[in-house]
Amino acid sequence: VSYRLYGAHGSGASIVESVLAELGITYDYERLDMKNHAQREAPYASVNPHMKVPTLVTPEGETITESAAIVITLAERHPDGGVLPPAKSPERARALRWLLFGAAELYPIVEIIDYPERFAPEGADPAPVKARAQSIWNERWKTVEGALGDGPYLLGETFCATDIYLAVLSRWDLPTADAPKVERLARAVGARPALTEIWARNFPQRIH
Ligand SMILES: N[C@@H](CCC(=O)N[C@@H](CS)C(=O)NCC(=O)O)C(=O)O
Repeated sequence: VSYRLYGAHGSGASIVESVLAELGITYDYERLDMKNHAQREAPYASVNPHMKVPTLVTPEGETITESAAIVITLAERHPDGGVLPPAKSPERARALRWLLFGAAELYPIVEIIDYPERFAPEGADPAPVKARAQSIWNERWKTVEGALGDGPYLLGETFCATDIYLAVLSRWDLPTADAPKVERLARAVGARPALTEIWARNFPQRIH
């Protein structure tokens, strides 16, 4: 039995695809047609009651949702795979800090940009909500930009899964005009041998 990933083109599932590829793990991929809102219908709604992708089901049958939880779980299950620095190291703390910044401070803003009507008062024009979310998105990328050093990765020469996480999020909107270090990070991630195919397939508009 393999891992089973539920995802959709260009979505947060490409984070999980990328981590699995870096670990050299094969998996089954269930693609959902998000354009037709398949994530909000049976049978997927019974896999993830929050009705979002990604979801990863382990070979033992444990269902994991929340992209950061999936990344950390994979790193812990495959500790020699080099996707997170060693437990208790300062690098691990830094990797987790920015992984969670991505998951908690950046990723949720995407829902507001993509579905502003979910957040606008009923009957109100969602456009100002969307515009506000877009400017918060850009502000928060500036915080990431300020955290990146000489690169190419968050931890300098050492790659980790947080690089994948931030790189994928950076492909969704275009904060790169005033975030050259984020752009450099995304290019370095997309050029990794294990990831070029995943990158080209999920982000064809941003092939470098
Ligand atoms: N907190 C979740 C967020 C997942 C998420 O928002 N996924 C998007 C795709 S990138 C989604 O499924 N959106 C569909 C919807 O909101 O209906 C995670 O980190 O996995």
